[in-house]
Amino acid sequence: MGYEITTPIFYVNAAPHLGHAYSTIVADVLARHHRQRGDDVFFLTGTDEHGEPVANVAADRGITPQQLVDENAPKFEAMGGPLEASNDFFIRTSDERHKAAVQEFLTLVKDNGYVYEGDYEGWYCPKCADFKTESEIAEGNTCPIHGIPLIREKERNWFFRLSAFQEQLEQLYAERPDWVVPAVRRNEALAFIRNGLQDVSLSRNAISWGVTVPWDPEHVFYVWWDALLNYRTALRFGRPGHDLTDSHWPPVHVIGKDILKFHTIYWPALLMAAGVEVPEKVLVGGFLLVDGAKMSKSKGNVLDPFEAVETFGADAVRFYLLREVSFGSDGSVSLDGLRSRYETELANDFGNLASRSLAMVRRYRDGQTPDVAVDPAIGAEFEGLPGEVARLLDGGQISQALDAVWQRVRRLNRYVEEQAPWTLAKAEKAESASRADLDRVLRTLVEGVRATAVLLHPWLPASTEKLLAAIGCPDLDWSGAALGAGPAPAVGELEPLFPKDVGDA
Ligand code: ME8
Repeated sequence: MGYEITTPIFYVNAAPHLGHAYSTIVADVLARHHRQRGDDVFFLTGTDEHGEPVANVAADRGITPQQLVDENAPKFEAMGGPLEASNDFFIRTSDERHKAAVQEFLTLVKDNGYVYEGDYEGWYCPKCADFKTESEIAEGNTCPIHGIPLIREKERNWFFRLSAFQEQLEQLYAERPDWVVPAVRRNEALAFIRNGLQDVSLSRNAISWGVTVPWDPEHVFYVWWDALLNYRTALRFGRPGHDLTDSHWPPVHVIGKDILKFHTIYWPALLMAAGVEVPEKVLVGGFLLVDGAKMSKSKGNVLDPFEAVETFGADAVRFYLLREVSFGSDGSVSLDGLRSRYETELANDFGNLASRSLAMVRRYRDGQTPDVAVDPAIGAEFEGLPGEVARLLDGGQISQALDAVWQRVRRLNRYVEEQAPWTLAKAEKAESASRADLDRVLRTLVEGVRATAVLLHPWLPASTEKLLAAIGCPDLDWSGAALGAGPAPAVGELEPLFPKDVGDA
């Protein structure tokens, strides 16, 4: 089955930070999970290169917008590698193929009768590239997100008849109560709709850095329409030689809560205006905070994803962000917090469980996992886990899915302590215990480690692959996510998955 998963496309007016990495990691977890399930995944990310946020920074620096985007887009593209992002394509909205497809799509919207010419007057935030409605204006006519004064804009524009979709949008929200998650964001979007929708600008003529409006070349399309359409245009050319538009639509979007209105109101309305199906789901994340404030380039409090990965490795950064900040909520992050989870959860809970389980099979059974059934008590506690994880991930409950697996990792650690295989080994030698007892424990541990590694693969891609290779079971297929689905393998040596003392000064 075709499955398109997307991140927001990033403004290239500054370098990437961990806040950007967060959406990429969330989308990557879903992409990898769906590949495990056998879906034909198209994972899309990229850069949003037009509009005022970019044009203004270029003007300040005395360079052309094209120079600025050519300088910064590669930094965003390069963020994927160190994070182990498995995106299938990286779209840049300055791509001529994208621009042509945007013009075609928006011409269709006009032909369908949803575009007209009129005068716009209102308040505008150049950093959000957003025309604010009354309810969105903060004290003193400022932007609630950036805190900067809003600008009074007055211009002759092309308009999109958003108001025509009031009823259809309300119906969409009524019929599909979880197409926006979490519910708090869904309710926020719905309240905005119920407040009454006004038509919005489709074009701008105050700036020239954008996609030209084909029927009025003095204008460029308002950057948000051009940006949103990336999710659809990339399907045409993102997989060379294949047009995925029919097979992979509708998409699942991962976004931040600051761009909710565009994705859950403007975007479905635009698609309806063109007669195209709305997205499958919109998964809305909160903010990563540093010392209680949003991590952002304008605040200058950003954590550098490259540095964090350099010290702790991609798996640890991926794991930390999704474990620390429950997807959908805001949460504080720090390098100290990362180190602490690295040591307690990755090195101790998981890394140590894996290495001691394999070491015991080597020590007590010459490296051959006994071919016996797993302990039914542990089997019962893993029962239904793959289905639960898949359901949670499909519902956008990314952190809950990780927690469900982590509880089993902890359970296996307790199992080692309860069963004390080293005592069973002594008893076996002294012939006071049967070989079957230790056989069962070792098999349960190896199989538990294998199954959890398959389940954890989307969060910890590199270390789970290393571990599964050491067990001789490299298969990541979802059918192997159930406890008991694996063979009784010969196990090899395993280097520590999460070495201690990383990044010590
Ligand atoms: O909004 N924590 O681009 P952008 C979590 N080009 N997420 C954060 C964050 C933080 N501290 N800081 C930023 C745009 N983000 C548009 C999107 S999509 C068609 C166009 C997230 O580079 C933010 O929430 O300003 C947003 O979802 C994403 O990074 C891109 O932000």
